[in-house]
Amino acid sequence: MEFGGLKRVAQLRVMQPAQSRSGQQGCGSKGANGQSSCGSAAGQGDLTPEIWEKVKNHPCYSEQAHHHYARMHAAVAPACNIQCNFCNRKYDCSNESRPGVVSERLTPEQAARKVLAVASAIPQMTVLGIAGPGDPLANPEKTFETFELVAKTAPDIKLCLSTNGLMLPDYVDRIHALNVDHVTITINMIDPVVGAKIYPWVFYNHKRYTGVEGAKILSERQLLGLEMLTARGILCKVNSVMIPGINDRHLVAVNKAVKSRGAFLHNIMPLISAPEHGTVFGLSGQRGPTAQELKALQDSCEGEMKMMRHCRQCRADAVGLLGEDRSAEFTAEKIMSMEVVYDLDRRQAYQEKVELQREAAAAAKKAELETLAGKQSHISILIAVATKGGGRINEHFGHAKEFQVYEVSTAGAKFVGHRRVDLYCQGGYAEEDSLEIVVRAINDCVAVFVARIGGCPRDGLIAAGIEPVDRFALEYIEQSAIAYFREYLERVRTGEIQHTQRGDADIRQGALTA
Ligand code: CLF
Ligand code: SF4
Repeated sequence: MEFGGLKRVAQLRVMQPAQSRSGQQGCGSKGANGQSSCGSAAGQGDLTPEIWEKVKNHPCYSEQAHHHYARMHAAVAPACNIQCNFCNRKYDCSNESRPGVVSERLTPEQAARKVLAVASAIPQMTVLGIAGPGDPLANPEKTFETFELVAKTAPDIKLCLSTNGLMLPDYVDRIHALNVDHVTITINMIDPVVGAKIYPWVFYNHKRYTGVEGAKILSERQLLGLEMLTARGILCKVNSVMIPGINDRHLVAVNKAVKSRGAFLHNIMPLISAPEHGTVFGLSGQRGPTAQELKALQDSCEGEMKMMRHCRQCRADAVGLLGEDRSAEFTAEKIMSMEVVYDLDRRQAYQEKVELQREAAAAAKKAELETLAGKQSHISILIAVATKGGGRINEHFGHAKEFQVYEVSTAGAKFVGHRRVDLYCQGGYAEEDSLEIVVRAINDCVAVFVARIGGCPRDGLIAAGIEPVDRFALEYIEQSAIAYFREYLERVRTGEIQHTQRGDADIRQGALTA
């Protein structure tokens, strides 16, 4: 999915578009409202054209888009103004990133160059996010300077910001003036008593506040910032870390509070906590949720506001599709010696092809769903999928670093999560322990869709009650999931199999580096 390699010479060329983006029209291209001029608009659903334009190629704000479009983070913001009990300051901000990950810090100039380097190598990279490694608004000049530089040199890249919200009300106008259309606020509580168990202190107006007093300031500033952003038409996502026994039940109230203030999307993420992260929660043995606990909470919050379930808790210097990490290809040292050719026309042509693929996948899903019309059943199943992107089943079982999980019922197929695993295949040989880890990670699934699978893991999966399925290799995921489900219902009806509820599954807790 790339345009050639990058030559190792110091050079920068920015090619201007032959036509402005809003000026594009015609069959197969996109109109200004983001709808295909040929009719169908894959994934638009009930969104207004204005919102659709903002989310259609943002991999975090659209689950469909995340199969096709990439984001990159620029780690320009090292300082933070609060302390979270799930954070160790040696590492990245755990409000978005996984604990135990250290990102390479950049100056705004280095970051702007990196954006052009990535944009020229990865035409499906559509979003620049600043998410740390500390808090972007505790480093406002570095954050805004980076956005200003990128807006000048790469005008088609969406700008995205993720913050703990403490300083948000002070910067809403600047965010708006810079055309930052997407802001994430991490809101883990609206009750300062709960907050005091998560935040030991906040540093505000040159003073350190602790306990309930500090959490109250933080909560008020977060909710005020959210209201101010949505009043200006800025799309807001709220991230919440689910901490069993501390805020798990309370997050339903958080969901209602942020929904009523106009948040567009709620992303409830699992606490990832292990002693080796050196965090207060890690050292005290605070556990994260299981897969079923997380899903149950996400399901209970799913109402008018959409729930995000495809978050990968990325590093603050992540590059690539969600779930892949190409940051090592774009280190500060490497980007200085790359030939960078930022060609907007070429990027747009590539993205138009991606849109055609999305429309084809949506049409295939719709046609498959029609085969379930009139069928009634209380059964729903989970299916794990090995994929490396494009919405297809295109990864070998042994090469999968994660499995995407789809829930399928007579209503259709829906992405409900992902499970990170160790590679089963370690350079030509398989680790028996790895299969156990995979089985625990997808234990709630009845089947796993793969492009290929070897004999040993196949037998192991069958023994664990999970059906390995490779007959849909390279096909679209959702279409295949619906086809499998139709056959599954038929097998249940004829008595060939019995439908039983599967057990719970693990969310990986150990230190993660990618
Ligand atoms: Fe980055 Fe965050 Fe913007 Fe996305 S990530 S600043 S909204 S571009 Fe996305 Fe990564 Fe989850 Fe964040 S998957 S951690 S939600
Ligand atoms: Fe760490 Fe982020 Fe919390 Fe700051 S806001 S303490 S960087 S997790």
